[in-house]
Amino acid sequence: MERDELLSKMTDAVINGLPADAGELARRGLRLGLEPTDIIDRGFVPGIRRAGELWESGDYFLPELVSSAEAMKAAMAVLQPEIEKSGSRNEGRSLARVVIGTVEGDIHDIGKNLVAALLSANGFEVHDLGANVSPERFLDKALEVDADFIGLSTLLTTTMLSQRRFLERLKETGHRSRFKVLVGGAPVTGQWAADIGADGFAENAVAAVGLCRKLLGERP
Ligand code: B12
Repeated sequence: MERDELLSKMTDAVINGLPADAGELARRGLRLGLEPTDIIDRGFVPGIRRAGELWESGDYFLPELVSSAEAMKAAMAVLQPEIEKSGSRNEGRSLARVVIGTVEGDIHDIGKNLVAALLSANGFEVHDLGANVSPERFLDKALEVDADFIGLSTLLTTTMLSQRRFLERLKETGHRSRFKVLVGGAPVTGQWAADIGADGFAENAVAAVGLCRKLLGERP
């Protein structure tokens, strides 16, 4: 099968909510020698975005969106370990420690998992707290592991406010200068990051790695 045909079948497998097909197509992509991040960005992500649009326009109901998410997750289950394996791990030394999670009230974790996997592949020590994470858990974990970065993901406009609240909490507890706080997720913008006083925003996982490297370079 041609590469472009394979990528478009991946998109269709997610739109149509077919986890077994998505997993098999992901494996086929790897066998063809495609980069896992390319497979995700050009094959599967367009599918989940389209499913979101169909849901928004009322053509899909929640069960269909859930099936699409399951197909996306089946593909990620094949590709994520490959991303993590492919990384340069800095010969056992981590570049920096990152605590990451999806904020309280939000269960979306596909994009956050991708950011975590790519950071890990690039030599960062990643502590992934999962989804629906309270501000207390973010802060406790960051203090426990002496994190350099805290990454807050959110996909809902309503839970974007949790990012702001977390930054306020850091200030109140006197920990603001101790961590670099990064924000991300589909509704998040650079402007929002600036407005709430975050240290950075990245629109995708590759950019998130670049951002962390840049912020490390800027350190004294
Ligand atoms: C898949 C999906 C689901 C799945 C989630 C499965 C899972 N385990 O994640 C399911 C079906 C469960 C779901 C549920 C819901 N969903 Co939903 N969902 C989506 C969908 C279609 C795709 C999200 C996704 O995975 N994208 C692919 C990944 C790769 O992209 P990404 O998440 O943006 O992540 C990238 C970047 O943002 C960035 N990034 C992400 N996190 C971070 C963090 C940091 C620190 C950095 C630097 C970067 C970064 O890097 C990532 C990788 O490149 C979106 C539509 C969309 N266009 O986003 C709707 C969407 C987010 N959902 C929506 C809604 C409303 C819901 C529900 C409330 C529906 C309901 N009525 O129950 C519930 C949420 C319940 C809750 N409390 O959380 C709305 C949100 C609307 C809004 N304005 O707030 C959207 C936008 C759909 C729509 N068009 O209306 N959903």
